[in-house]
Parts: sequence; structure tokens; C-alpha cells
Amino acid sequence: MIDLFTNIRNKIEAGQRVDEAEALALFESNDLLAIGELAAEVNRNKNGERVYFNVNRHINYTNYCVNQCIFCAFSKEDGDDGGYTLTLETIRNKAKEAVAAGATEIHSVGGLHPTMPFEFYLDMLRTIKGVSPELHVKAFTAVEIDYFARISRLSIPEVVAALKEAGLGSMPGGGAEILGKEVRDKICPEKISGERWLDVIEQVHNSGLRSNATMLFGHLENYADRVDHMRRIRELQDRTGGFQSFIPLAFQPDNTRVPGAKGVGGVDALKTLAISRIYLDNFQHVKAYWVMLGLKIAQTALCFGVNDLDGTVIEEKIGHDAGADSPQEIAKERIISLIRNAGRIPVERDTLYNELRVY
Ligand code: V47
Ligand code: SF4
Repeated sequence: MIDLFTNIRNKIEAGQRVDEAEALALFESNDLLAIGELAAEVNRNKNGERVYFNVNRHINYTNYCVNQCIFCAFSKEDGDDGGYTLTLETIRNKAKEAVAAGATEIHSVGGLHPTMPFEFYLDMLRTIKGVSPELHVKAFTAVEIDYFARISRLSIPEVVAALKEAGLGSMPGGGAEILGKEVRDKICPEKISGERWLDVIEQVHNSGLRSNATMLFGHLENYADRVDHMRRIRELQDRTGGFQSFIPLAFQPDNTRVPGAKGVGGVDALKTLAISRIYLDNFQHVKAYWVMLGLKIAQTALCFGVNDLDGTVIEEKIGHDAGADSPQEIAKERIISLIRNAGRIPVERDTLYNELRVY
């Protein structure tokens, strides 16, 4: 019998797809270095030695949320200490700070606010674009788009058209969590279903906007749930081609209600990133989001198939409310040296992966 790795290598070289049983076998293997080597080769063929990052800033406009996902330490209910909603003036000032710091992107997501009207989100986009029309606003998850459709009584294409008109440039990949029903019912029972998440994203892609896709791992799911999640995402990408990068998000357990929650270990993180690179042949980019992984694992991931380190971030809240021990922001120079010290070429990109500068 040919061994798993030879078989997968032969398939990749022949331009064939790795199937779900093989992806699962990789998860069950303890040979992290062999998995990493395969992933690194897949990435080298797609992206050479270049590693992307951007200069961005997060703006989380509100942490009030009508959902209560048990893995989320960020959301607050009415009357909780620490609940906030930013004013347009504060949002404008944060966007100004971002421009002064050389940012090309605002990454903006928030809770599902119980009373704020859809107009607020349109005003927010106009406010940010008013600071600088060149700023790319990557905002809102499929969960929020579905919520906006419900509160405004508009269809998804109508919501997306209004957001685009107000300045939305693309969407991040949040809200996917684990798409399969069994796990989703346990970790985020009020959230839209996995099928609805895919349906909304398909409509978003069909309306001409690109997005990312995430996978929250290291909570109650097993390896088969991760493979099933990636299969659904790969199938949607076959239909639309609208995903830019895949981002496995390592679960941060502090202040959450996930029973028996522990952090994600380095081996599991690297294995998951590497397998996603091997399996998701129709994705150009796999991103190591250093906020959740920590800078050391994110840098090491560059040897395990990853070709993107996200950005400078500034004022990250979702991971840090849940105990992430990474910094809340890092300087561009720090990202550049992390990439250089991994023997790779740092490339500053914009949100749509146009290359801005090679370092
Ligand atoms: O959907 C919530 C996750 C996501 C926790 O597309 C948690 O470029 C870990 O999607 N531990 C939002 N993760 C963040 C997100 C994202 C981040 C960076 C870049 C991009 C991109 C997207 O954060 C949520 C959820 O999956 N999350 N709580 C937690 N305790
Ligand atoms: Fe709300 Fe999003 Fe947190 Fe779920 S993950 S509780 S939808 S903010």
C-alpha cells in the first residue's frame, strides 16, 4: 500500500484534488513535519516566496448583540457592564487615526445591535469614506448581512447594493464558525445556520463583492467537523470564486461559556493551517491571524503553507476579550521582520491583494 503522504503528493502533482477522507487522515496523523512540508510545497507553487500583510485598523462599532454565542467573550446584553456603541464622531476619529498611521483598510464588525437601524451602518460607511475615499472598508459578516435584511425588510441583494453604494469594499470571513449543524447548535444556537451563511455569501459574491472565509477551531468540534466545514467552503468557492483567503481562527477560551474549554496548542494550530492549505486548492491565500495564534506560531506558520499574516490590526477586541495574549496591535516594521526572519519576501498588499510595496 502506498503511504498516505506519497499518495497525496502524487495526487497534487497530477493536479488532482485531495478528498475528505485524505484530509481527515492528515488530521489523524501525528507527522506534523510531513504535513507541513506538503503544505509548504503547495503554497510555494501558488505564491512563491512572497508573504502578504496589510496596514489596517479594526473598528468594532458595538458589542451589544442579540445573539449569545457561547464562545464569544465580546458580546454584551443590555444592562451588562462594558457594553458600548461608538458614535459616528468616534468612528470618524478612529478612521482619521488609521489614515495618519498609513492604513489602507478599515476592518469593521460588531454585534447584532437590538435597536440600531440599518441607516446607522450606511452612515458609518459614509463617515469612514468621508475621511478618505481611498480607504477600503472591509466590513460586516454574513450574519450581520442577514440581520440587516431582517431589520430593513430588504432582500440580501438590496442590502448589499445599499452598503456598496455607501462605500463597502469587501467583507471579512467571520460568522462561519463551524458550519455543520450538530456543533453549531451547541456553540451558537441563535446564529444563522451554516446553510444560510453559505447562501448569504453566495449572494454577496454574486453581487460582485469579495469576502474571506474563517473556521473557528479548538472548541467542541472534532476533526471530521473541520473537514466537513472546509468541504462546504471549497464547494462554494468552486461556484463563485469570490473568496480571497481562508483563515482558521484559534479559539480563545477565557471569559467564554464553552464547557471544558482549553486553548489551542501549537501543533494543532500548525496542522490545521497546513491541512487547509493542502485541501483548499481553489483558495489563493491562507492567512495566519496572529491575534489568535500569537506572533510566534503565526511566524512559524509561514513554514507550514501560510502566505498571509493579516495586518497591523490596532485595537483588536474580539480575541482579547477572550484572553488572547498577543499584542493589540503591531507595527508594520515588526510584521516585515517576522516575514524576513522566516526567509521570505514581505509584500504589503491592499485588501484585494494588489501589491503595494515589496520590502
Ligand atoms: O466570527 C469570536 C471569532 C470572528 C472568539 O476576514 C473568536 O480578514 C477566537 O472573522 N476565540 C470574527 N475567535 C473575526 C474574524 C476575522 C478576524 C480577522 C480577519 C478576518 C478577515 C476575519 O471571531 C467571529 C468568531 O469566529 N471569535 N470569539 C474566541 N473566543
Ligand atoms: Fe454576537 Fe458575533 Fe459574539 Fe455571536 S460571535 S455573540 S453573533 S458578536
